[in-house]
Amino acid sequence: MDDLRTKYIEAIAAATDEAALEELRLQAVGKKGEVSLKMRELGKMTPEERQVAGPALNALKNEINSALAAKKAALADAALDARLATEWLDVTLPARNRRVGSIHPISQVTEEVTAIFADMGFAVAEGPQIETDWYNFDALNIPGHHPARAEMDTFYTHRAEGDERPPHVLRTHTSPVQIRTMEKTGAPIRIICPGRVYRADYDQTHTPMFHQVEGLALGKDISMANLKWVLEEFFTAFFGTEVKTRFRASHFPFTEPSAEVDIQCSWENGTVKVGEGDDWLEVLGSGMVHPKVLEAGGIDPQKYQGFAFGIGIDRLAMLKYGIPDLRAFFDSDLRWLRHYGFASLDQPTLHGGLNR
Ligand code: 2NM
Repeated sequence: MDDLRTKYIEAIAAATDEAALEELRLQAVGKKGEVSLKMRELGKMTPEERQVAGPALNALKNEINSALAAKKAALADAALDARLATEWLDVTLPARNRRVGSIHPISQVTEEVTAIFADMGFAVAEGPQIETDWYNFDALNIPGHHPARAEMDTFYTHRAEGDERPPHVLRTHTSPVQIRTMEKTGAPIRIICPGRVYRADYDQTHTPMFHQVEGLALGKDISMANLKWVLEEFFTAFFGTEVKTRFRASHFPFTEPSAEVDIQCSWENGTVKVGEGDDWLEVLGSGMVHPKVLEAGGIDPQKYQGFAFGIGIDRLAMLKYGIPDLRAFFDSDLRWLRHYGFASLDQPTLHGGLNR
């Protein structure tokens, strides 16, 4: 028994992990372990021998079990100490700087415009950027021979060889969204359609992709007078100062009558200021929606009428925030984005005053 004790107590002391301990437990006090086998021999002993060997074996079994438990706890402590030695954090250290993105001026201005028109009861409508030539041209009373339809202005997609259907186009304005809304909801309508549009044009003041917001208000008795009020209300809210507008007769295929709208501005050593002075800046096209366009949208021009207008978002952003070069908008230059971008939590709201 002393040999057994020495053997197991030393082995337990030398064990380096829990698996080794379990192995030793099975060898010593498991069902077929050495101590257990010895206990089975008690039956063959004389009562006198049993009185001595029984308690001694029991004591040995308890001693081994205690040694196993103590060693197991010691191993767990050592493992925890090892983890604590490597896995520590200095929670008093300042956090690492993280690069923060910024809101692109186009996104900012789109949100501002949306907030102002929402306040006047206009909902936002969106639609596909790849359109059929029907939605982009025919429905808007732009005939096949119209210059806007010429190859040089419009991006056409390719049809498969032998497919004679007219090709899709990248929308050249957001008006198709307004036709789709007319079809879907019928009149009355009060929507704006902000979004990307595409024209094959690239120079100082034109990029092949740019942004527009078009408005549409249809009802029983909506007139040019309502249009003028809505636009003056818009420009005044957008620029944060009273802005006068000037309507000049113009021509668009989709409106009759049509008007180009100028806003009041001043020029001082090369910079424009909106809402003061006695110069004018052309910013927008508009008019009363042409009866043929209403018909294309499934609306009876005998019952309903209304105005539509289109503004360039990119130009609005340049004017309001003094951004000189249009082409830099789409260069993804981080220095430019950080300089002209907006803080992401600085959301434009009417009650917050829109502008910084
Ligand atoms: C402009 C100028 C004038 C316009 C017309 C329509 C529609 F689809 F309702 F007929 N939407 N937008 C329109 C009218 C757009 O942009 C310079």
